[in-house]
Amino acid sequence: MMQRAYIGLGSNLATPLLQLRSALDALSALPQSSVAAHSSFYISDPLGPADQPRYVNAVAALDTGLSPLALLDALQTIELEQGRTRKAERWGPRTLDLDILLFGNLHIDEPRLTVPHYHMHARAFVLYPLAEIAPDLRLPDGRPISELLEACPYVGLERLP
Ligand code: ROI
Repeated sequence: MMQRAYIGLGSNLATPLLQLRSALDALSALPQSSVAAHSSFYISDPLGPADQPRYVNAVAALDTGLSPLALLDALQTIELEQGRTRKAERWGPRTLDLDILLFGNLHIDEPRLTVPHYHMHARAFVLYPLAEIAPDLRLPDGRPISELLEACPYVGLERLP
């Protein structure tokens, strides 16, 4: 069965725009999957330690026949192929982050994977790109994305043309 997943993309190292473009190509090339849409790219102030470069963020809509954990494996492979290393510093800079924000209407609570993604409801750099491609979206609990946006000011974000 095909499901619509939403993937958050983020980078603040090694030419972030190129990282995101290359990640979108890699997403399109996943088995049993196609990128149905992606948002604009947004420059965003770092959440976490402020002594790191600003991020580029985007969200992609991926139609996939992969299971959630197979998709997670595939995303982690793409992160590693694009030079991601796990650093000691929590919330430190990264070459590429690919997060499963939503997977159909599923609630997933497993050691490796929590969906909806923990912090998505409070992060402008996730919600505004997501709303750009899915303005009528509801979270699995029924909350419309418009309600989340109202509680999350458009601050520290700049949409690239
Ligand atoms: N901050 C921004 N602006 N964008 C991100 O994608 C991002 N990712 C992270 C942390 C370090 C929490 N901060 C971020 O993982």
